[in-house]
This record gives sequence, C-alpha cells and structure tokens, in this order.
Amino acid sequence: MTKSALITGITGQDGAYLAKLLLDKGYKVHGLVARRSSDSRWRLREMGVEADIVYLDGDMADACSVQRAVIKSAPDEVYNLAAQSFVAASWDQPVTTGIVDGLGVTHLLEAIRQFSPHTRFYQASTSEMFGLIQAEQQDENTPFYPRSPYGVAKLYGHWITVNYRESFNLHASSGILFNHESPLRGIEFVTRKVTDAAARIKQGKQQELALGNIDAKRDWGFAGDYVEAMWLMLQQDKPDDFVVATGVTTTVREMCRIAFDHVGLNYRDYVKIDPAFFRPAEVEVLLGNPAKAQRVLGWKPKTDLDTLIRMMMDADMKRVAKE
Ligand code: NAP
Ligand code: G4F
Repeated sequence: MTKSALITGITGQDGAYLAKLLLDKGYKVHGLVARRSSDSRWRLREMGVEADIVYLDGDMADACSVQRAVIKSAPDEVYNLAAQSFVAASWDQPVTTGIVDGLGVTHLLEAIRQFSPHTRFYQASTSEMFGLIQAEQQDENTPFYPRSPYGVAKLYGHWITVNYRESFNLHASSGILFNHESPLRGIEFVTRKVTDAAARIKQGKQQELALGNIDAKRDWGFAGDYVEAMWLMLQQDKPDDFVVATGVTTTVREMCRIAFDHVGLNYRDYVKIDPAFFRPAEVEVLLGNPAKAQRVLGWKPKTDLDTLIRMMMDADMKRVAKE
C-alpha cells in the first residue's frame, strides 16, 4: 500500500531533500505551504520533484490550517520541518519564532492526537538546544541550555513532542540534528554565505566578505545524509530521541579556508570582521555524538566537510557564472 506523508517546511532545504527521498521510496508526499508573495518552490524544482507533490495551504501559526492539512493528507508519517530557522533573526522576531517553532508544534501534535493518532511524527529539534554546552561532546543525555529565542522555542517543541509521546502514546520522535548544509542552504547561513561570496569574488562580482565570529565551531554535515536519519526514526517500532551529527567540529575560519582554497584564493585576503554579524549571545562550539543513531538506526554520515564544501562551491560557481 502506498504510504502517505505530510511534510511541513517542504520548501526549505531539508524539505526538498526529504520530499525527494520519500518520493523515491514510493510515498505520496503532501507539503504544507505557507502563503508567500514570491516563489518559494525553487528548491523543489532543483530537486526535480515540484510536480510530484500535493500542496496544502497552511501556516504553523494557524491551528485550523494545520488541522485541515492533517485531515486531508491522512498521513502515515508527519515530518515537522517548518520553522523560522535563522538563529540571528530570532532576536528580531522572538514572538513569531516562539509561535511558529514552539506553539506550532502543539498545533500539529494536537491535530494528530485528535484526528490521526496512528500517525508517526518527526520533530525537527536542534543542537541549538545545547547552546552553552554542558558536556564537551553532546548526546541525548546532555542537559540543554539554549542561547537564543530560537533555541528556547525549539526546546519547547522538543519537550512537547516528548510530552505527547508519554501522555498519549503517540509515535513521536525528536531528531536533535546538528548543522547540516547543502547547495540548497539558505544564503543567510554562514556556509552558503561563504561559498556564494567565494564564487562571486573569484568571478570579479564581489570584493570582500563581512563575517561575525569566525572562531565559532560547528559540527557540519550534509543535509542529504541527515534526511535519511529522519526517515529511519519513523521506521522504528519505538519512538525516541536521537542526536544526528558527524562527531567532528570545525571553526568558521577553517570552513572559509576550505571554500576559498577550492577556487585558488586565500580567505585572509577577503574576509573582514564586522561587529554587525556578532550575536547577542553566541553558541561558541557544538560537537555531537551520533553513537545512538548509529547503534539503533544504523545511520552514519557519508559526507565529510571537505566534500560538502566542494559540492557547495561547485554549485555556486556555476550559478554565479550564469547571473
Ligand atoms: P529552512 O530552509 O529555513 O526551511 C524552513 C521551512 O519552514 C521553509 O519551508 C519555510 O517556508 C517553512 N516555514 C517557515 N515559517 C512557516 C510557517 N509559519 N508556516 C509554515 N511553514 C513555515 O530550514 P531547514 O534548514 O530546511 O531546516 C528544517 C528544520 O530543521 C527547521 O525546523 C530547522 O529549525 C531544523 N533544523 C535545521 C538544522 C540545519 O542545520 N539545517 C539543524 C537542526 C534543526 P518558506 O520557504 O515559505 O519560508
Ligand atoms: O550558519 P549559522 O547562521 O547557523 P547556526 O546559528 O549554527 O544555526 C543553524 O544550525 C542550527 C543547528 O545547530 C539550526 F538549528 C539552525 O536552524 C540553523 O540551521 O551560524 C553558524 C556560526 C554561528 O556561530 C555564527 O555566529 O557561524 C557564525 N557566523 C560568523 N559570521 C556567522 C557569520 N553566521 C552567519 N549566519 N553569518 C555570518 O556572517
């Protein structure tokens, strides 16, 4: 029997990779899409899946539309990827971030509880919940200490998922994913900002690159690998929480070196530090321990940072050349 999936945030980076993965597995894929005045489906076109998706209008802030999407899609699996996901913006829009990334999760869980309790649920939780880290390497037992309105809202989303699992016996799992990137990453995130700028500088279309805290360290993986972990979580008999990471952490500075090196440039000649890109409270370092995901799900990252950055650089070099 064909399985039905509902993906919120289908127009985002992970939504596009996950939609492709599920379509390739034979799922009927529904996507909750918020009303936008400009085109938001470009990533789905890039993945070649735009025409294969059933689009349902809705917004995570609007409980009625979320409920309608659950009823219409009659999903076997729901993947809640929708979010205001840019940490820096969460200080400018703390209330929206709280509603969409926090309360929005309850809208979805309530709809599932009332209308479709057999549905399996995935929550897109984040390593930002670890924030001011309480252990050198973070795993499922590390205490949380969020450092931004985004991290705080996501922590609510995480705990309400755990709570609905324990209160109502829902098959609800939370994936605590560390940073993952791809050529489809939003341009505001540091990896894409760097690869796009390196491509422009190489092609004479930009002179310099302004960044904030380049000593920050992140555990970066490839989005295409990480959506497989999401799917695997919902194939388990028991719902649970899983850290998904590479187990390697790297500075933004080193990430710049890799990107600029790839096009024969020295990042030191172009990167300028601009206080405007520093955050009110920083997450200095993240390093995940994916041992449980490996043991229980059989999941391992396939793509190292060098390969990932080269993939992004190649895509940006081609895109910038066409502009
Ligand atoms: P993304 O590219 O920013 O995509 C976010 C998606 O959410 C977009 O489709 C966006 O729609 C949608 N959205 C935003 N506000 C909405 C609303 N009010 N109602 C309905 N949809 C809304 O994010 P991503 O990188 O794919 O990440 C996917 C999820 O994983 C997010 O929840 C993020 O917080 C979480 N996460 C990401 C990472 C990472 O490193 N990428 C790590 C851990 C957790 P529009 O396209 O119309 O704006
Ligand atoms: O690329 P970033 O903006 O990602 P951040 O804040 O780590 O958040 C991403 O990963 C989270 C998982 O840990 C997700 F939950 C979240 O949704 C998002 O996908 O920044 C990475 C680091 C930060 O320390 C930031 O301060 O890079 C530093 N940085 C330095 N200069 C910069 C810049 N970040 C951005 N975006 N722009 C800069 O100019």
